Amino acid sequence: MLKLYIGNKNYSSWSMRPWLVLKKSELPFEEKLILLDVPGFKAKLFKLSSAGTVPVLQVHGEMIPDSLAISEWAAKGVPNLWPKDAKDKQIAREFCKQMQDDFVNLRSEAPMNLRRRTRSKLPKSAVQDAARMQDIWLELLGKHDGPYLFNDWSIADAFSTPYASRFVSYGIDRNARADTYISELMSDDDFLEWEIAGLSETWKMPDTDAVNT
Ligand SMILES: N[C@@H](CCC(=O)N[C@@H](CS)C(=O)NCC(=O)O)C(=O)O
Repeated sequence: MLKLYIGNKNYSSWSMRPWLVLKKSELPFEEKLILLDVPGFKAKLFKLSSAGTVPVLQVHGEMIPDSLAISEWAAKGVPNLWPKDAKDKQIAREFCKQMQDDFVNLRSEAPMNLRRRTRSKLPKSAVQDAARMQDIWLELLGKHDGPYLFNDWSIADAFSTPYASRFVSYGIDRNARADTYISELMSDDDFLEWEIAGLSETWKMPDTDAVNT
């Protein structure tokens, strides 16, 4: 049985991505939640892998850290997690890497926080990141029939989902097409299952809750 170690569902954007990917893969897996930012949590993470972060996927004794590495592992067994077309697949991979590495201002100024609903003004750097994100979504959506970035749901949509939730939580401006895509991700059954669990968590991360209040 696969075991996916994740962080608090309300806050752990990295954990959400491979969790969605595994759900869509229909591979059975068990999840184990590790509370973040509580005494001793970092030692627990380092016991799982040298990365010292979640998510981590346990596959028969082997530990795979990193949301994209876990997604790549799942797609080896379930190839339709990536777009079928070879060029699209390459673009989707680059997109996921960018989702991991880029948009630092948006990630720090508008951390994923599913419970959060605010209209407080974000710093210009975060607004600019959000506008760039929207442009990338619109470009991909414009080249495909939708409803997802590469037509059918793919790992790229899993990597977009935590960003889509930020647009909702922080009331970030978007045009009608981007809003339709965000709504599609926010009404996905697997996302809703994750969100309900996140909203019912009682653990709080005060530092994250305090960002841009
Ligand atoms: N690049 C990694 C990032 C993982 C990551 O930063 N995870 C956060 C949780 S959302 C974490 O474990 N934070 C704990 C810490 O850094 O101490 C991935 O894609 O999995």
